[in-house]
Amino acid sequence: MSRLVVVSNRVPLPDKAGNPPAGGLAVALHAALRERGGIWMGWSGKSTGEDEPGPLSIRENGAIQYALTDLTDRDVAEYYNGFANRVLWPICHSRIDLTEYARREMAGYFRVNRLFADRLVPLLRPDDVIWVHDYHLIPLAEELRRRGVRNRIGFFLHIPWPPADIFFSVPVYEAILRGLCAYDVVGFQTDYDVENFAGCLRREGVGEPLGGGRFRAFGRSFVAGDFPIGMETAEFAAIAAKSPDDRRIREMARSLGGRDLLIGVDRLDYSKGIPQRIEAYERFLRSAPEYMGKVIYLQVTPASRSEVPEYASMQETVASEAGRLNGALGTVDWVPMRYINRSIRRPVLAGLYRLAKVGLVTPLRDGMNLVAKEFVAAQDPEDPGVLVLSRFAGAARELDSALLINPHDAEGTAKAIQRALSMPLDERRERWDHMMKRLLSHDVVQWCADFMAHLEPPTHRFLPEPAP
Ligand code: ADQ
Repeated sequence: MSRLVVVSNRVPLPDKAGNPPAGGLAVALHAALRERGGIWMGWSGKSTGEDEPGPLSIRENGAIQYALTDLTDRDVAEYYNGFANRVLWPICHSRIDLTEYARREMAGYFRVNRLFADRLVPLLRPDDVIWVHDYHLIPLAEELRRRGVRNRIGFFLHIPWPPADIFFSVPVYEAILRGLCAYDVVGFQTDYDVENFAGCLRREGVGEPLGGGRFRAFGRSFVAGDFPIGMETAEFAAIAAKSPDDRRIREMARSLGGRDLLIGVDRLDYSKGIPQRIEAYERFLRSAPEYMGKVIYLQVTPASRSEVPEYASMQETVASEAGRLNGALGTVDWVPMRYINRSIRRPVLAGLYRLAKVGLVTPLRDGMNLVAKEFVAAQDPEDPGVLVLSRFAGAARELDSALLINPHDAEGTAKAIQRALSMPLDERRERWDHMMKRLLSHDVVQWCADFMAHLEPPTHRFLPEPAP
């Protein structure tokens, strides 16, 4: 089996005992790396504070090497906070209005990708397979090819791929598109993303599908397809099942005082539709006042990317909306919404999901949205809660037994909240069974194996069984 080399912007480092951080993707990729041996390379998250990026620092953990590089302040500003998070992220989430193009930042993005390629090449062996993750590193394969790398290289995009008209608004869109086509396997979250990608090739006249998931573009042929990411379903369900014994969950349950809990869990990001969700919840309460004092909506939202101005203003918007709602509808002994800005450890998160009657996952656009999957996996099979899910989350392609909503339609979302709270047990069980089956059969280990099966060199895949 060939070694695996994973490259991503940040690297989820293990704890002192060598265990990877909690969370499906980190666990699944660590398992694949441990099995095959390999390298996980990325940015250390630190800046050198000087004009030059730092040398590669290597940490060993059994069969896995972590290769980390410090960047310069300028790299972080241009590559990460600049082009990746102020151009590619909003564009891929169809928010042209929030993009900030600056030539300097675009140049910084390509410069850091060249740096990653320079650093990676000396570590590679000829039969390594390389798996690059996400929008920060789209040009990496092309840079590696320029340096003579002939290995199989795959790419997985965790966020959506936009329609051609939106994508073409990026001034350097052609370089980005060509960069994607330098991989051997390009994975997207959903079939809609693959269609959008194919539409970009067609509209630009640079490529076409050859059938069976193969494409030809810019003089190369490669595979592009949907590989919807999964989670560690069975493990998460088992943790959630134990959560009623957890003191923190018992305290939380007590604090509800018999009221029904609705839960939202999202990084603070404009793509997640949090202000629209608060508006829909308020409409629900105003249109069904019998629920006043009987429900509590908990929104758990750690701050993210606070150096990017749009995120700082988002922080203010959500906090002021939550305050306004509580001021307008709260009473001396009840607030309609609890809003907290912190990360919660996975066992507690699993317990909170299980305690909730309704999961509110209402992004305006989302590659997949693992919170939707986690909410379902954490439910009590005998008395499951109901998932209210945006049809613009990739997860809606698989979780079609959720109550699917349009987050731009506050009234429709308000009605769905009411329907979720009053749904009979039989219907809840039926919907949940359907979704849980899907999550168990398509978990993150399966996702990883599926992608690797496409990425593995064909000669390895079709090697005859050795004679006994
Ligand atoms: P994200 O945009 O970060 O990921 P998401 O899929 O929802 O979005 O994943 C968030 C993860 O962070 C979940 O596992 C969730 O439990 C965790 N999380 C969120 N808030 C938390 C909190 N307060 N405390 C603890 N944990 C918290 C990107 C894409 C998604 C895609 C993923 C994976 O934007 O669409 O699903 O990658 O491919």
